[in-house]
Amino acid sequence: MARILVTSALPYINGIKHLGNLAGSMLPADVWSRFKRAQGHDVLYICATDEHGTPAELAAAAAGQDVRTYCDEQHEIQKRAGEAFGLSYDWFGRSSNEPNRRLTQHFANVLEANGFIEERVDRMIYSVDDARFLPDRYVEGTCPHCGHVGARGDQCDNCGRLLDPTDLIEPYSAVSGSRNLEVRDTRHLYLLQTKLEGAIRDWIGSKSGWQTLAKSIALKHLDEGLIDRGITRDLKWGVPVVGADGGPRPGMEGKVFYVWFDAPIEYVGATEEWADATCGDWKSWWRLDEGADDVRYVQFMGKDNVAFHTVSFPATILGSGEPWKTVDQLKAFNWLNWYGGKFSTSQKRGVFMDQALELLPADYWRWHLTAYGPEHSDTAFTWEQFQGAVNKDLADVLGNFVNRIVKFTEAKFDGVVPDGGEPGPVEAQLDADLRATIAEATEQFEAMEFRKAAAAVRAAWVLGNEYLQVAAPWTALKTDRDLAAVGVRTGLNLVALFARLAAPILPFSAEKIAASVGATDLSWPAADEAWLDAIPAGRSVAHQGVLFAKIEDAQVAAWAERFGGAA
Ligand code: B3M
Ligand code: ZN
Repeated sequence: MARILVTSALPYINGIKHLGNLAGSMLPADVWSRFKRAQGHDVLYICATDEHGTPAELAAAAAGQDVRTYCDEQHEIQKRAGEAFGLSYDWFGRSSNEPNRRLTQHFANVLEANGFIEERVDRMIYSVDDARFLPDRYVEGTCPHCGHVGARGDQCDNCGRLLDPTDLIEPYSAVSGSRNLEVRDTRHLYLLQTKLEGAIRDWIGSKSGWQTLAKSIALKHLDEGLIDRGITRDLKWGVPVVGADGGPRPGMEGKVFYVWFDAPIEYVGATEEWADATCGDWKSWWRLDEGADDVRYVQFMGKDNVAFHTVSFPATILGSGEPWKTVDQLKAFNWLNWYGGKFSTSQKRGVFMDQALELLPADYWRWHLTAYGPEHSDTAFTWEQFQGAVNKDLADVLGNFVNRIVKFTEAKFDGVVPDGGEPGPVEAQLDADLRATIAEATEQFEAMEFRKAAAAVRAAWVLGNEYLQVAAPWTALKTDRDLAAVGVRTGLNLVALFARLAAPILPFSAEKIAASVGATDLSWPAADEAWLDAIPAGRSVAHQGVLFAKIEDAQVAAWAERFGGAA
């Protein structure tokens, strides 16, 4: 039994996440955690809401709430949505909680003691009426290049030129509209990543388990050259900057750490939250000097987060000089697009987690997003493909198999697994084919190749359907009851097996499927098991209602209308 630590990128707090966020981090992390638990391993899957930063402050202001209240509410909403999707985190924490504050301040202090942090003075736009410094994109004004009114301080949307907010003509605050702006000096802490470049490169070189996409993004980032990075902001909401003694730090009053500095530290912080709540031992998962050397640590994330996890966060960890566990395997995903374009939280384009579950049960989405997810390239979500996946794979292949054999048992064998007869060459062939298919599924899950793993699981279900066609117990029953009994018994054993194979991806349905043959075992099948002989004759079976309802064309049309489909 191995100890496996799994984290998925922490969803940002400003509103419920869309299917693209789910497909590229939390869902695969959950599927893989379930797979590993089903093999009997000791898995700790940690996630949390990422709560600091300007977007949280602005979203709270837009909602008319103070930011703490806003985050309290949104955290609960995201937690519930995740649970409703079957996300089996062992802990869903909050980056605004105490452990993260303490750890973030700790890391900054040791980095500084090690000579990797320096104070520098920046010149930034200060809004007198808002009583705050404004980040670049919250200063707007007229573009000096093209005259566009309403250009953002970082870039002009009209001519595309990159801007410095001090370039803008007649600048105003995007927060309040006030034009009462000044350029003021402000001190900030800089993490001297340039000094850590060699250490980061060596560390990346030592990692053999990263998937290609992750490694290439990391190296590209390094090759472009690291810059020293400001890790503090003039904001109220965040982890306060303090002195080495934990007290106020002169010149840094009212400043907090940049959200990307504290967010990855919350992986550790959330583990500490979990330990506090469960009498667990977080250090044995994170500290190499406290037993974490035998932990395998796996991270899941979208490709836009890779540089932060392979360069910035490692700079924090390596620069601390302390024996922290670092990521062994990093699985990155591409984008899930919405038809030709992007999902967008701000523009409410696409389907969000709460809406998805109003339409259909979680397993329908889990299947589609795993079996046809944005794994090796950007992938467009379309209603038509979703419909195809649900109707063909789930309803026709899996659901139909289970219903057919269980209902037939109810109709012709009093709902009891029949005895009599001996398996013959057809069953032997089935067994051999299944062994190959399950070995393939196991191998692909192990390699975190989710599409291929799902395809292998589906291939096993197809073998079951093909077997029933050949064994045809309904025909055999007319002439040879024992022969029919073998077909039915084998079919019912397949039901139990298919539930186990489905469980990592389809946790809700797997329970129902297993229950239909009186089974509860959802462990991952081991190579040496006698799968076709697991359910004893005499056991009662009972059909559990429709497993997967087909998606009708009319539903697709209505959803396309409601959520926007092809442009
Ligand atoms: N919150 C991702 C995002 O919101 C960011 C991930 C943090 S992982 C430490 O796009
Ligand atoms: Zn312009």
